[in-house]
Amino acid sequence: METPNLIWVLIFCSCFCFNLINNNGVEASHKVFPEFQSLKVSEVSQLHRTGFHFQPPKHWINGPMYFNGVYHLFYQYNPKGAVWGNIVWAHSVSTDLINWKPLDPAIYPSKPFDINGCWSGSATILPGNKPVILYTGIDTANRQVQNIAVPKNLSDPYLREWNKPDNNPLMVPDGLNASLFRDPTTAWWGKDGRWRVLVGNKNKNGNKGVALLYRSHDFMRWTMARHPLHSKAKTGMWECPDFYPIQLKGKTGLDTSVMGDDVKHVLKVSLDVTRFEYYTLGRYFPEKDRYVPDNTSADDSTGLRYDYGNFYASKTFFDAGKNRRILWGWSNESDTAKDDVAKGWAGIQTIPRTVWLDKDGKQLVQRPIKELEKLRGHEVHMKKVELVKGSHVEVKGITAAQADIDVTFHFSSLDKAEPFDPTWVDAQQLCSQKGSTVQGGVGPFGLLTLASDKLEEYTPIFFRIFKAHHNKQVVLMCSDASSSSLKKEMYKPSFAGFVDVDLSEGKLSLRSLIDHSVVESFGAGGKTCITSRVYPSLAVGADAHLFAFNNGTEAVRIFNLKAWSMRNSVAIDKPIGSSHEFLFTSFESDRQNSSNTITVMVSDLQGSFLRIGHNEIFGADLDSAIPAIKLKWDPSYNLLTASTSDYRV
Ligand SMILES: *[C@@H]1O[C@H](CO)[C@@H](O)[C@H](O)[C@H]1NC(C)=O
Ligand SMILES: *[C@@H]1O[C@H](CO)[C@@H](O)[C@H](O)[C@H]1NC(C)=O
Ligand SMILES: *[C@@H]1O[C@H](CO)[C@@H](O)[C@H](O)[C@H]1NC(C)=O
Ligand SMILES: *[C@@H]1O[C@H](CO)[C@@H](O)[C@H](O)[C@H]1NC(C)=O
Ligand SMILES: *[C@@H]1O[C@H](CO)[C@@H](O)[C@H](O)[C@H]1NC(C)=O
Ligand SMILES: *[C@H]1O[C@@H](CO)[C@H](O)[C@@H](O)[C@@H]1NC(C)=O
Repeated sequence: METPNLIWVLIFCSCFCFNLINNNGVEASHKVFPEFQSLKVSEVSQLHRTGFHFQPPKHWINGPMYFNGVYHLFYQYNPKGAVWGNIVWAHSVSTDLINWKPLDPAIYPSKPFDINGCWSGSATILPGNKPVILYTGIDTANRQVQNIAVPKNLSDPYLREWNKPDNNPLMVPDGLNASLFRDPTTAWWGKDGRWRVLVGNKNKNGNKGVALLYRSHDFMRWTMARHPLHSKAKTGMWECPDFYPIQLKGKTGLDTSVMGDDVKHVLKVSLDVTRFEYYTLGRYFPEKDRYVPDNTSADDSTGLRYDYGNFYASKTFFDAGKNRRILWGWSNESDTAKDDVAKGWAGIQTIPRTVWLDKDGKQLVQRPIKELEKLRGHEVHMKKVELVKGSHVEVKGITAAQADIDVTFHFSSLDKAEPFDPTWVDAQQLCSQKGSTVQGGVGPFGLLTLASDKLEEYTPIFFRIFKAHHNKQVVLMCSDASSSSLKKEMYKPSFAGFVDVDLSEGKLSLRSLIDHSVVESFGAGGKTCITSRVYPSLAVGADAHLFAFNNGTEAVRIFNLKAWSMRNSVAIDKPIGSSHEFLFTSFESDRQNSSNTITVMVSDLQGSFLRIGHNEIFGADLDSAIPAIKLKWDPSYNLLTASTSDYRV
């Protein structure tokens, strides 16, 4: 057998603007859009760039989907720079939702019905395993219209190319404001044989947010229903609506068309006015096509949020491969647009999260997908460490700027909890008054993430417990960016949410994912989640520290703490001239290991993993700002060798 001449190129920072790869003189197998090119790779700042988050240069999520063993992420992307504009549907694929392979944009302006922009939308898998996309196009008259796109070649495992049939647009804003008509949902199928989708809208009267309902027998001819599925006065434009069923019991996800007595429905909307989202749990009445929120869900901007931090334009999809519903959000930058242009990138996706209904039926619970744990490296443990008032204890031995922490705190009594004032309804305002340095009774206690040595900078994630009437407790969770950076002129909110949790065992858990400029936290097993974007100037790279702290009178113990250094996720290009059709690789490398041994994981199209370890260094590209990895496949030894000039953790 002849040895194929194979060179693979990997990019360590996950999924950077892929049309720039060619710019760097590196071979790639896709065509470029030269008119869309802006920055050179060497102009991209790495300082606050994330290591394991999916990080396109800009914008929000379009219908993620699972099809024939491959996850597809379509996202709103400006190929010309780190500001909003020129929006296309960029496209990446993955077998594990962590390591991504960038492809060419799937949908870009080309027809009268989308010539001025291809905005958000959703994917639906039709019977016969046929995926389709509905998306908002900006037409020649600058109207928002809804279009369909279908894959050109269903045998292409990546579904690279999409056709836009000539019967587009499918939905036009007749009788509606053509600037307030966008973001079609994944469709669901009713027993009457008709498909249904929602489109976000605002009604002139009463500033009412509206989820318009459309129905169709054939997915091509759509009629607007006389009533919206749901609407709510004084909430403003509803962007990116998401509507799906959820099981009353258990963590298993459901296909979007499932209905019945043992499910509830979730309706989430993104509020253009506040730039935050909220969701309600409720009941869907298919015969009337109406959705009625439960009386436990506030149906306005004070309602439940997936995430009380930088989190917007989220979408869920049903992962038919693993029977779970996965939630994904877009987390924008908190520094200035000027900084974004200087960095050369803006916007990340949060780590995909599994969502299910809490046992009490009143809220959702979220957990980072299990696959993330593949990136865990060196692990440290702490147990039964006492944190007296005013103390902080360092969690040593991991890369604190890129880490995963799972901790459970224990306290023996709630007697010292401060009284709760019932007028404190705004958690974020309460957190800005009662930050980590304001001493309390039970709490504040938690973690100081991305902290500098002398605590000039730190992002505290913490709990504070209050005593309300009738001996009830109120738990506040904060992710406070106000002390995160010495740099001024940026958005440093004291994000916070209340946690509806049972404290009878005297325990509270906290999981935080730290990745250079993002801290994603899951309180009380995922009941309250908060994502903060922060840009320390001292607490960067190896100078970042992690502490556990307590500033309350009641002593708190670290009952159990596990923390891991996290490896980078990687994007990989296809092997060139290969007879093997590999989908991806992921890398494992140990920062502590000075020999810079790299383990390569290769996944073939069937999703089976081939694990190869080797460290033969050859021809690393030292000049590249993004460290290039070169791999060589040697079929006679069944070996893949990898080399790199640099490894950033
Ligand atoms: C469709 O994709 C398959 C798999 O990549 C390929 O073999 C085939 O040639 C493609 N067909 C067309 C018409 O492009
Ligand atoms: C339509 O909506 C846009 C965006 O909110 C607004 O600026 C415009 O005035 C509206 N047009 C009409 C006719 O109401
Ligand atoms: C809320 O709805 C439930 C039934 O769904 C009912 O039992 C309860 O009384 C309602 N509560 C309020 C405050 O209306
Ligand atoms: C604890 O409170 C004291 C007094 O307000 C403050 O100086 C210190 O910074 C606080 N510790 C932490 C870790 O926030
Ligand atoms: C580095 O990794 C190699 C291969 O796994 C191993 O043999 C070696 O002992 C490691 N070195 C250190 C310092 O851990
Ligand atoms: C993210 O950026 C901050 C700082 O510029 C804004 O205040 C937020 O409104 C914005 N969030 C969204 C969802 O756009």
